[in-house]
Amino acid sequence: MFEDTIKYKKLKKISRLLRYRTVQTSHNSSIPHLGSCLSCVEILVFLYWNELNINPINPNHDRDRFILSKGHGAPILFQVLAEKGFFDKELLKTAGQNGSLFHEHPPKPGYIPGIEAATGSLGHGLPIALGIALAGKINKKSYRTYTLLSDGECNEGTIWESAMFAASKSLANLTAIIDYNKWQATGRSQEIMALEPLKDKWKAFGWHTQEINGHDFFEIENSLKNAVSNIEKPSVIIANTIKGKGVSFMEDNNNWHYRIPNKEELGKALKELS
Ligand SMILES: Cc1ncc(C[n+]2csc(CCOP(=O)(O)OP(=O)(O)O)c2C)c(N)n1
Repeated sequence: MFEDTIKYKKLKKISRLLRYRTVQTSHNSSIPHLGSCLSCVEILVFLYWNELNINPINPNHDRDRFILSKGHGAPILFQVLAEKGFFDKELLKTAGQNGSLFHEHPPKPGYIPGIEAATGSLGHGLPIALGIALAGKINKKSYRTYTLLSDGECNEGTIWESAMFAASKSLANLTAIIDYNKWQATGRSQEIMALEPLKDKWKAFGWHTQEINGHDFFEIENSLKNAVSNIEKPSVIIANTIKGKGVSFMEDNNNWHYRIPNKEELGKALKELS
């Protein structure tokens, strides 16, 4: 328990630092989707610091795969990869500029170390992830595949076709996490196209299902452990989150889906995060 407390303290510190840098980079580069990035920080930090079998020095070894299906969350993934040492942090200063590799979405593999798939058009990361998981199963590889979806993304038909396919192939080596912040680009997810009862839907599609607080490291850790120990079905973790988490005036305020912080807002946000 004591060890867990130390571990979670460290993860909280990293999360705060990455939020700070993401807000700052959004201001400098005019890249949006801050609310979307801030809602999934703890999930990404836990995965990259505690869960994934990865090696930034040799990124293409027979590693676990992570696919950011909600590709517009790329700015936080770039911060994570830089902090893990996949590339020089200084490169992120070019974000948003002509010729930079760092824009709104992850590019195709081969350009930025650690990026496994070009995403951004919603509904495509899960199909890519299940293809990688299926290949791993056929080839008897030990790697696992993880993917992070968003709730608005669950409006896409490809998600449900993939859900059916992964269950029919018993892809227990696949874990999908849904960043369930209840918002999408222009409004409340439940009002735009009702998702509820979301957990029951995934269960009906044949998935091992769990629901957690997506900002709580203890719950994230346990749910990932449960996903690994289930050996029959693909797993989905519905992570309840707050869009804009960590900056008081961005929390649960969907204007921050597209808005870029001005100088004054940047100062306020960084003060809260420092
Ligand atoms: C196929 C497709 N349609 C539309 C968009 C434009 N778009 C970008 S983000 C977004 C919705 C964001 O809401 P959600 O998916 O719930 O993610 P959140 O930002 O709330 O985490 C949309 C519709 C897109 N990226 N892909």
